[in-house]
Formats: sequence, structure tokens, C-alpha cells
Amino acid sequence: MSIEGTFVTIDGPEGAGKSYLARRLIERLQTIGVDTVHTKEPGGTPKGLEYRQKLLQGGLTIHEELRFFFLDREEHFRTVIEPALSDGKFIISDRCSPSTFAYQHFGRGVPIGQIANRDKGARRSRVPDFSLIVDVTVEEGMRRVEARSAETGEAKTTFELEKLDFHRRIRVGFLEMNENPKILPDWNIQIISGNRPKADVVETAWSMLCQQFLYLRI
Ligand code: Z5A
Repeated sequence: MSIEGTFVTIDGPEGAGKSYLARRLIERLQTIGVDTVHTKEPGGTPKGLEYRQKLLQGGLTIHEELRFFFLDREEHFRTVIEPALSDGKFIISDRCSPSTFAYQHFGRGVPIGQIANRDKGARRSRVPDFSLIVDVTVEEGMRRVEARSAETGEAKTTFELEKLDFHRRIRVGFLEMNENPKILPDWNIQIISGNRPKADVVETAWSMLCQQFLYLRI
């Protein structure tokens, strides 16, 4: 009999530091011998990379955008998440369903009813064991994105180019995600402040993982 793996997601507004946090948590898990998979949405699969390119360059209608996020998610769950869970791996996904509610519902205004069932279908009714939302003020998040863009010279994505008001709505959406019963009611979501030094955020997130998954306390 095989023991199913563990599935954790990390979401949050731009510049919250979730990609950084995911990398540090994966390193820590590996240090104690846990077999990990670090993945992301959109773009966690070869097909998903094609969707990601279309999604980040913009020019799509709101409904085309939503459709590509769901195509990406279905492919991701079917070809990455489910096989890794069957292999007993500890998966951390950088973004998942909370981002769809935050960006497409709170940000773009798509009604929750047009998201909820399709989202559940795309994730093949799977629910993560634990979901972190890293919060950051819009000003600080944008400052980090600007600094990174100046450092790497990478062009900003269609989401990064949106107005401040869009980002404010997204932050509010993420913050109410663990309270609104219409949004992901069966998910185990906790919010962590990303408005602190990187090392503090990593320590807090690690403690939260150890509380959720007792086998990590060695
Ligand atoms: N999207 C959607 O609309 N609907 C959906 O269903 C899904 C996604 C799944 C994906 O783009 C876009 O798709 C995303 C939402 C939308 N919008 N955007 N943009 P992406 O994958 O390219 O981008 P991202 O997910 O936003 O990742 P990101 O820009 O890399 O954000 P991050 O995870 O916060 O980045 P980071 O590298 O961890 O941190 C940003 C910088 O801040 C970096 O230089 C860090 O070193 C620094 N940092 C991190 N933490 C700290 C702290 N604590 N203090 C100071 N500096 C820090």
C-alpha cells in the first residue's frame, strides 16, 4: 500500500514573496530528507508554459483568460499533482485556486458562480492539505516588483502593469479568503504577513507547516 503525499499551496499578491518562500521551504524539507516537488501555476507543465506565455503577455478577454487558467490547472493536476501525490511526495505549488478567486473575481469582476465549479473540475475535486496566503501591502509589493524588474531588466507582465486599484482589490480578496464561505469552503487556508524580513517570514511559515504536519518535527 502506498501512502499518499502532501499538497501545500502558496498564494498572494504580487511581490508578497511567495516564490522566495516556496524555494526556502522546499530547501528545508529536503534538508530533513523529505522527497519534494516544487511546482507552479500557470506554467507547471510543458503545455502549461504555452498557456502561461499567452496569459502573461495579455490581450485576452476576461473569459479567454479564465479559460486558459483552468486549462493550465487541469493539466497541472492531472500530470503533476496527482502522480506526485501517488508517489508520496511533498508538493509545494506556487499559486493555485485562491489566485483565480483573487484575480479573476475580485480583480476582474467575474462572478464567483462562474469560477467555483469550473475550478473544482479543473483540480479534479482535489483539495490541498494546507494553503498559505502571503499578505503584503500593495505599496510594498509594487516596490519589490519594481526593484526586481530594474535589477533583471525583465518586462512587466500584464498583471504587473494593472492599476493600483486592481492590486488593492486583489489584496482585499486574499485577506477574506479564509472567511468567505462561498470561496473554497473546504480548504485549510491560513494567512501569513509578508511585510517582514524574509527570514522571519520563512521561520513563521515553517512553524505553521510543522504544526500542520507533525511528521516534520524531528
Ligand atoms: N494568476 C491569475 O490571475 N489567476 C490564476 O488563477 C493564477 C495566476 C494561478 C502569474 O505570474 C500571474 O498570474 C500572477 C497572478 C496571475 N500575476 N502576476 N504578476 P507570475 O508567476 O510571473 O508572477 P507571480 O506569481 O506574481 O510571482 P512573482 O512576481 O514572482 O511574485 P512573488 O512570488 O511575490 O515574488 P518573489 O520573487 O518571491 O518576491 C518578489 C521580490 O521581493 C524578490 O526580489 C524577492 O527577493 C523580494 N522579497 C521577497 N520577500 C521579501 C521580504 N520579506 N522582504 C523584502 N523583499 C522580499
